Amino acid sequence: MNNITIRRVKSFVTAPNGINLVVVKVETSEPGLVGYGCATFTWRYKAVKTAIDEYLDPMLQGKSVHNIEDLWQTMMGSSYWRNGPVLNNAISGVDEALWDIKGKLANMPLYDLLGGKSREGIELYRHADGNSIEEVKENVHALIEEGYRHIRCHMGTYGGNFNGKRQRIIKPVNAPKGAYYHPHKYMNSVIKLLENIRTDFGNDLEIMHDVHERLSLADTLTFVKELEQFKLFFLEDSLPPEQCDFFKILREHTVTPLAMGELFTNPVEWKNIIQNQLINYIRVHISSIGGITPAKKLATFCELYGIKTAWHGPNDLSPIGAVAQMHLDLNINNFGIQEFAGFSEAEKEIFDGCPKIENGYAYLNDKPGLGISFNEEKAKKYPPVEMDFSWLFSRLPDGTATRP
Ligand code: GCO
Ligand code: MG
Repeated sequence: MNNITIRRVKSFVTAPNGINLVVVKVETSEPGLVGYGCATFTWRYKAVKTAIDEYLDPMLQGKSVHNIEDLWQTMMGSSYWRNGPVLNNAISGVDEALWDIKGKLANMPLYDLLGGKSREGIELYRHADGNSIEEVKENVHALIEEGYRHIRCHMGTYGGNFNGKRQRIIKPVNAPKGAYYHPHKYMNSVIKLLENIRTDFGNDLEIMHDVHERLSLADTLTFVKELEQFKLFFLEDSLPPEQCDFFKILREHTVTPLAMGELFTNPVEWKNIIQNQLINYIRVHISSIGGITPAKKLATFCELYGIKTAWHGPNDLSPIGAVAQMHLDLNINNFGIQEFAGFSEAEKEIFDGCPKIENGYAYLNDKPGLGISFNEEKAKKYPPVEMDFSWLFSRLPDGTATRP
């Protein structure tokens, strides 16, 4: 095979939904042969862009596109300090683009290149929330009508605050600004919501809930016990990564399936909880661990321990990132479920090749590589935006800063 080399690595930021997305394009020495990848770390997108434009592009120019594993290891080692979300996202953008190129060279969709399909459709779950129980139920109903069978249910935002009706919180004088929430009010609101959902929609609906690291270890334990009656499909991020050791205790106290990992960036964070079978679903943000290369290895590692995947698929992920994880979803045996935030008309306008969604399943096209492209000209209509960071400054009633 000709030695095709990397000519340029370029990054782009676009915000078709008012959320900054980072896209990477790898141009090659072969005219017309390019690859696309997702490097979206929306809260630090400028840092990711700098890592790509100032470090990876000069380092990779002239390198062969063929040996993805070697390039991945080289990028990882090239900063000496590694495994953080900024550099991992930058590496992911290149890694996904290289797999896209590999598929184009092989004339195969990525899932085919990885070993073919394990299933025909990718089962998705969507989010339903609202400012009242009635509103959440209306949203659940609408998603069921669209064909979804798996729905994540929430009262308001993380921690249970509703936009119109915030929890009544008595703060001390001089309490700093922040996104305040009351852990017990949050827990009670979820229990009440789930009672209503089960009464109205029965036991066939598969329900998830995301704690988003909002509870103390003691409260988490109480919460998992109360939630058991609702037979959740899974409970997500009930602990922060820093407290992963506590999964040992949680696991002994609940049969509710546990999902964990959207904040993971370093293999040491997932090694023990997988080897000790303390969780049921791994849900890393693929670009935050460095792309398809490490995600495929992680999935295989999980398969040995009976753990399934539920890759993180929020709205701060480009359609390229969504498609990249869906190729893995189709290929691996231990796929569990895929979180999905939908594709807006604006996204479909600039990302050509978004999967078809029907009856709660996603279907990839069978074009070579990732099968999705990025229209640089149309993306200019949606330049980067100032984002609202306020929800990230979460605080307990007495003003203590907590994880968001
Ligand atoms: C999820 C997530 C997201 C994150 C977001 C942070 O489970 O989908 O928790 O909604 O909050 O990706 O930027
Ligand atoms: Mg989450």
